[in-house]
Amino acid sequence: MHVGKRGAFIVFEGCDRSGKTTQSRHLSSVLTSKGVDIKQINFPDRTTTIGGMINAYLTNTQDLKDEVIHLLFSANRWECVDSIKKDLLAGTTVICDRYSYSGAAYSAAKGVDFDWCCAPDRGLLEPDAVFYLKANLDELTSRGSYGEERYEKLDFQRKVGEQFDRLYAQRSSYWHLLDASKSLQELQDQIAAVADGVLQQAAEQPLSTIK
Ligand code: Z5A
Repeated sequence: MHVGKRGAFIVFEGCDRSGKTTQSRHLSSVLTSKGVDIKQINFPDRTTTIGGMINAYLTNTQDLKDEVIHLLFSANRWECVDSIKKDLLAGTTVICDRYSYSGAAYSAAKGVDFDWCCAPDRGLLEPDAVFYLKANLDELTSRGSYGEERYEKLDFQRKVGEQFDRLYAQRSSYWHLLDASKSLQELQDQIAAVADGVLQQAAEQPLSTIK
């Protein structure tokens, strides 16, 4: 039962096929089985009007200027901010598959100015923890259905990985670097070991925003 403590905001980030969806869903089910109230979300949220435009772009049915798609990805997060905040304050822990850092990493990897890329997300909720799944890209490209969407090209993913490393270097206090080439079980154990502490700490802290 909710007794006034807020939920934790936990984000999974990394290159394509690094295992974000698998691990975020697994953590959700582990915490649910322990009685934690959980909401699982992901970005892009392709169900909204803006999300529909993003989906058309990602599936190569619509071309957009790099800055335009970047702002749409950010707007897609802004349209969910109130509902995320409401859930957290009601004591629900929100587990999110990709967030702002994907926004900055993918657009900066195209050559868009890094600071410009970060600016539209300032003021969004800052996660309590980010699990950054990082692995050798040659290994990730051999995982299921790789290459179907716009960004799934090895050279581009390498640049995206460099941008994620840059973000990690700036935010290592709440980012947890994980070797995505480890087995599912090893990763699940590592994440679960960190998650309990994150929930306890978040319950004592006010929400903060991305600066
Ligand atoms: N994008 C952007 O540009 N700007 C933004 O602001 C945002 C996103 C939010 C779509 O995202 C695109 O949008 C994405 C970034 C860009 N780029 N592309 N393309 P998406 O989240 O919808 O992408 P996705 O295609 O759904 O997810 P993903 O990143 O490709 O996959 P994943 O979630 O990291 O991996 P997974 O689905 O958990 O696992 C992939 C496969 O690997 C699957 O067969 C698993 O069983 C297997 N797997 C997972 N972990 C392991 C381990 N440890 N060992 C072996 N095999 C494993």
